[in-house]
Amino acid sequence: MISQADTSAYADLIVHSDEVRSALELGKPIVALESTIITHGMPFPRNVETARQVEADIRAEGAVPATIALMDGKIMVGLDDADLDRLARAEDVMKCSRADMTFALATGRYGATTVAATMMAAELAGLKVFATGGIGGVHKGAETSFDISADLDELGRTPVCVVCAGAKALLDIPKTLEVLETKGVPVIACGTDELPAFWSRDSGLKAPYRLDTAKEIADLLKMRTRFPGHGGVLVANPVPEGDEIPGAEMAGYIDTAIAKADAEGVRGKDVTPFVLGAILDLTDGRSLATNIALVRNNARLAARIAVKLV
Ligand code: PSU
Ligand code: MN
Repeated sequence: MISQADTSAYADLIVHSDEVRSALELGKPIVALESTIITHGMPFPRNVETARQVEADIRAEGAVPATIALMDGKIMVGLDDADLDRLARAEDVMKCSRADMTFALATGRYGATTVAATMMAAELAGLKVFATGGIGGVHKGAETSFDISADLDELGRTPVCVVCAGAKALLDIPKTLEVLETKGVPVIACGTDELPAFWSRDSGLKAPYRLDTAKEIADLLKMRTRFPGHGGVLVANPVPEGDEIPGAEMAGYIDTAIAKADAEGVRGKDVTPFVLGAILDLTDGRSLATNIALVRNNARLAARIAVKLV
């Protein structure tokens, strides 16, 4: 675990919002949020509206939101309205995973942080809980493409709890679970035996572990910190029932979207944003409503966990 003393070594690299700085000083619960979902995951202006709504959801649970992004060579921990607007309107924002973070910082480019880069930033800033939509994972066909998200490596090494709605069914979910197990990441489904699959509540796979309350999850996190070199914990929180798109229906859209990405030669870090955009078109915007509902649901759970941790 990083202590206050260690984090001061990064004081010149980190810019806190006023709200986050005062929360850190007062020891208040804080929830980190990623920014790739804003710049590469949702269309304007729903992305900015959702970012603000998610922050409000976290405050309503008694925690403080810290949206993370790279701007002007700094790691922004907490974005005020002007910064969020600047990021959302900027052209050519880099999608930054671990491999991209130092480039964006060294060149002063705008960088939106993925799950991996947000975990790195959260660790430096001393934050323990992070809410997102879905994590990256092992892509279908990874045995030939080698496309495995750096999110999985980061979960293996960085001590941050990531609350998500499971792995998107556009990934190879069984292989994703195998890699998480190899990297020593506890995967906990909240309130269900099934591993959720982002837009759908069920993936057809059993989750490795189940816990039902924020308190139980916070207790597990406390236990985890007793082990030196411990990495992250993944909490999978199913999308609320009324907002889900059933897996059988999603499967058709996902296959069509992946085929389109293949046909257009989309590769590497562009795959996830492209496929998400294609699915948005195929579902006539329904996937966006589901995406917003699950992110808000994850933010509320993450806030409740953060409250129980302090
Ligand atoms: N899921 C979404 N929207 C997103 C992402 C995932 O619904 O924008 C982003 C997250 O930031 C995640 C990243 O960390 O995609 C994974 O990208 P890659 O597979 O290139 O590592
Ligand atoms: Mn990838």
